[in-house]
Amino acid sequence: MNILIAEDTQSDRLLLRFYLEKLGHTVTEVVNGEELFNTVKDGYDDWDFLIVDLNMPVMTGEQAAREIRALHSDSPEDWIPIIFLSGSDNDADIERCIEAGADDYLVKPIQHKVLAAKLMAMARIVAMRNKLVGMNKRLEALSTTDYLTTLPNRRAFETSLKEEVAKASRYQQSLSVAVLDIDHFKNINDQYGHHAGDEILQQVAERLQEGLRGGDVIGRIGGEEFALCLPHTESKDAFRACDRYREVISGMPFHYNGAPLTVTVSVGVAAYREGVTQLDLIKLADSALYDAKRAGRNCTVE
Ligand code: GH3
Ligand code: MG
Ligand code: MG
Ligand code: MG
Ligand code: MG
Repeated sequence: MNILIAEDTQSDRLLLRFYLEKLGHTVTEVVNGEELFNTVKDGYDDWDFLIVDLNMPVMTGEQAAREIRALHSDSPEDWIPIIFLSGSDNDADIERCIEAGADDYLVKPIQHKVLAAKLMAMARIVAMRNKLVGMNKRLEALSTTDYLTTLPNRRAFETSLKEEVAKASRYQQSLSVAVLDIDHFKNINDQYGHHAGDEILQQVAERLQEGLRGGDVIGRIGGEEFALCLPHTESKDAFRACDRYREVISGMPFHYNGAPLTVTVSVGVAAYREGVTQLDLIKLADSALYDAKRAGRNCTVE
């Protein structure tokens, strides 16, 4: 582990380094609270552990711990264990340091076996934390990703769109939204089977993603329905961009089991205007899509 020690007494620093390196850790030293705070602030992710002396010049360990804890929210991934090491065994000092954000407090002289045991206990908690953070990330990805296509799902798309609507409103920027729906998709399932339908959905998603203009966001918002968010794009340009997305799908056949298979999409486009929500925009694009279907499909309507 990468351990940062803050200790103003040179003999204590040397002893600490000696013990920690013997345990296989990498050690960096600073000599007061201010240096400690600045070092942690400038490279927060560099450190697995902080071992901090209470009484140091310029800034005490307690003050430094307080400021370090104030740098980040109390979310688990931002937590760095802080162990205090102090000459004082005063109850009030222990209480204040823990309250300032310390996770443990050892009284000098340094007992190397106790130090090793405390590090082991803390490392177990860190391992548990890492596991939870990893699980949380996987859950987050699962809940925002469409399993079949790996595109953002409806929930994730609406979240992105909501952010873009807020930006468009705040900075008075243009924004457009489109809904793409595969034409007569039911026929593909009926003719070639559900598996073919799945395969085509994946290929359509791939093509759309490859053809994505920088800044545009795409999601799968329904069975054979995709949605596009086009930031900084006003209605006329959106129409052109979306018709190009349509052409990306309709212009070239797909392949299933080696046989060419033509797939077309209909597209409905809607432009942002003050006061509409992300859900309104999707509804507006949906109703334009309905018009595109009525106009004969394989076309773009705004
Ligand atoms: P339209 O041109 O009017 O859009 O006709 P359509 O057949 O595409 O529309 P409809 O809503 O009648 O049928 C959509 C079909 O998409 C029905 C449904 O079984 C199929 N579908 C939805 N999700 C999936 C999926 O994940 N995999 C497969 N294989 N089929 C799906
Ligand atoms: Mg000291
Ligand atoms: Mg000191
Ligand atoms: Mg359809
Ligand atoms: Mg549909």
